[in-house]
Amino acid sequence: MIKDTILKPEPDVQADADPMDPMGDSARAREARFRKLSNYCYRSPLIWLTVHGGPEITRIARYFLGDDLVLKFNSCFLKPARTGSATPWHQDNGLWRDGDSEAFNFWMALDPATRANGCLQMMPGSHKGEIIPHVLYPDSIHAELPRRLTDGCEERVHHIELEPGDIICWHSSMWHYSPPNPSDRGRIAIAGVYTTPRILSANRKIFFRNLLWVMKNGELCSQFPPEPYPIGDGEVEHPGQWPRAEERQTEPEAS
Ligand SMILES: O=C(O)CCC(=O)C(=O)O
Repeated sequence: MIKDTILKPEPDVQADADPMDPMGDSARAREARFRKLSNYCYRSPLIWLTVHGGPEITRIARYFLGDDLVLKFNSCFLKPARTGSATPWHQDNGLWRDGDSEAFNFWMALDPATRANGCLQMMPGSHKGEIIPHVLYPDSIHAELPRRLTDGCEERVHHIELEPGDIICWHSSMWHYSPPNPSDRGRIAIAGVYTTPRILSANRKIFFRNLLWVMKNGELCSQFPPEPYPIGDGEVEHPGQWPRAEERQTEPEAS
């Protein structure tokens, strides 16, 4: 279904183009350039009812967050064969900039995710630290952790190899990354982040427009389309420009 969407001549999805865009407009070129489809669960009852609003994942989220769940973020991540580029090291809450370190994050493989096709990598223990201000480099795909903190960390990371249907859940301060995909097997995953009305009101800063009710008082909200979680017009702020990385961080180490 996801492939069907992106292969259309004019896919009407909110998508991030891959910087390794091979250009051109053939079906293959379109398949090769998508890396992320934001808010896809709105478009698909199947995905809403079986993934973000489904019983299995919400049962785990409920264990951590309680009986009222709001979906804060949802996306499909695509790492196409040969052209899929790296996702830089980041903390999800480093990108959100709303101070939230209680949210529950998950990522479910739809294709096998392997070292060969750029599975996620996690930095053990990194979730116990602070939220680190993220920065933009001239070649950043999006804001990222300062590279001086992650350069040379290959020995320490965990590679999250998953079979289709497996999920990984993580703390939103966890440092994670995925490398490019030079292999001939693409990988697609579905991801989401749950929060609660309590966390949202405690954080006061709301930078997300598409909040959706998932569970109220222990009952799944199973209608489709999903019910928006109401936020007032004036409540959504824009967090502002990303700081540029210090020039010296982009320069190679002096030998
Ligand atoms: O799928 C990927 O490679 C990146 C996913 C990710 O960074 C996330 O879900 O926060």
